[in-house]
Amino acid sequence: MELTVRDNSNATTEGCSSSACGGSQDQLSHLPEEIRKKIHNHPCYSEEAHHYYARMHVAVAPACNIQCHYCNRKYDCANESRPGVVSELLTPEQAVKKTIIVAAKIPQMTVLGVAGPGDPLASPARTFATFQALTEKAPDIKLCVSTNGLALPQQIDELLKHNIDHVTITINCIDPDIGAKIYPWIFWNNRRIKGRKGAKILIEQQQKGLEMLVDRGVLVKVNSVLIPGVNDEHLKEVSKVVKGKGAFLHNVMPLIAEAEHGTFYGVMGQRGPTHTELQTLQDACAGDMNMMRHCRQCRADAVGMLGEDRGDEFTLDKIENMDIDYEAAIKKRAAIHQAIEEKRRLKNQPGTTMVTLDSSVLKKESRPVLVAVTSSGGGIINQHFGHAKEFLIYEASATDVRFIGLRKVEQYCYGIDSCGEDETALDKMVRILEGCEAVLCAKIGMGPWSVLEEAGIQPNGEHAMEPIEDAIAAVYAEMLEQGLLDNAVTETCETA
Ligand code: CLF
Ligand code: SF4
Repeated sequence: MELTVRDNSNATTEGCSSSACGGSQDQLSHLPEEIRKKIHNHPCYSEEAHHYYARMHVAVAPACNIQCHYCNRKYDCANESRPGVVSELLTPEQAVKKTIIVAAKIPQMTVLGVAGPGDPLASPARTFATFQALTEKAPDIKLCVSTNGLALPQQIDELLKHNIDHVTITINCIDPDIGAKIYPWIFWNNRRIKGRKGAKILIEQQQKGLEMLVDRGVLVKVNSVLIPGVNDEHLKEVSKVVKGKGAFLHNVMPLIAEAEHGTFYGVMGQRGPTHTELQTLQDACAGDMNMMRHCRQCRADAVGMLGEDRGDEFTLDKIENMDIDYEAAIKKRAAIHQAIEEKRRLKNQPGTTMVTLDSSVLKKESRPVLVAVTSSGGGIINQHFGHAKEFLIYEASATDVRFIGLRKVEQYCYGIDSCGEDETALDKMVRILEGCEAVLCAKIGMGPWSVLEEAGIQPNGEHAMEPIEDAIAAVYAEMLEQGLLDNAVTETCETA
């Protein structure tokens, strides 16, 4: 009997790996070739792609036409960003220049998104001017947009003139009574409409926009902010409905509400979900829908791979004097993309990734295990424990290794001198890793090693530079062989 990490024997080379898009290979294998091609190098629509390709946002859209209780308009739109972040607002011309420079300097960048700092369709002239210029000047970059949906049906024709293949709509509810608890007002036909009435219009516009996009062959991702006690149970219904209407992917994001952000929810003490609540809801929705679980709640001016932000390298003052030969850059980008694809092809080819176990060892009652991983990209364990800003969390079982989410941490090691001395940060790290039984990293110091071991989390640096799923499967196999997994149920974590 085999413990299977990946079985790509039925997949084409264009396909995703087992965990792509948060769904299983089975869930995705039915997808038409045309859709597989669209998501293949989009780091948000394909979980596998996010290990290889980067995205960037340009903050060209300052206005918004609704109010969400989790938003303070001094900051970026919280439907696609972490709250409390302020982006550098750009004109369309500045945005185009920045995009071309970033595409040349970060050739893995495949997607340009407009996601704020307000709602892109509430500033349509600025958003569309940016898309128009980029379609002409950088045709090899995919264009992507994220909206609250209020203006979507009216803007759809214009939007689709600009070669947009991917649209995100934030849909937090389909019931106006729940909507009234999330949206105090909307701005509609030059009037402010409050409460249930406003929420009802917003919901109708979102649903209509979704249907129109699907009709026209656009891939729609739905973002939902999980607000405990407000829309938590309701989101299962939302997931079913949007799936029924043809949405491709559902991204349930945790509410982040802190009093210092000055939002209604923050001030009122509305809590966000725990890791377990988020995962439980994502699992409940996953029966009906491809779930995204690798969202980083990016800034409206984010640049780089999803887990990193290189925005500081490309501020307006820095790009002012940079000149790029984009013809040459396109050639370089194409060569690098080809090399990435070759790497993916080798990693995904049938028979490359199997950990075999003696059937006498693989007991039916073996329980699943949560494993944390540090990685700086490439789908490989290639990051020092002390440099991790986030952990990728996988669930390994006797039959599968699946990506289930990520947990952000404050960076604990800021250099060789301080490494291992900050006990408070380490204690916090242990709390964040609660529920995990192993952490796989490229390297780890003796200090954190002992603290983790004492907390029942086994550090492991033996699989440095190995593909993540293979390494986890190997560790799971070792645990099985050592008889560590004979109990029925695994404990999961309840930290926020
Ligand atoms: Fe940007 Fe959004 Fe397009 Fe991606 S982000 S507009 S779909 S290119 Fe991605 Fe960032 Fe999550 Fe958004 S990780 S916040 S889902
Ligand atoms: Fe804020 Fe975005 Fe909601 Fe507008 S749509 S209020 S910018 S979170």
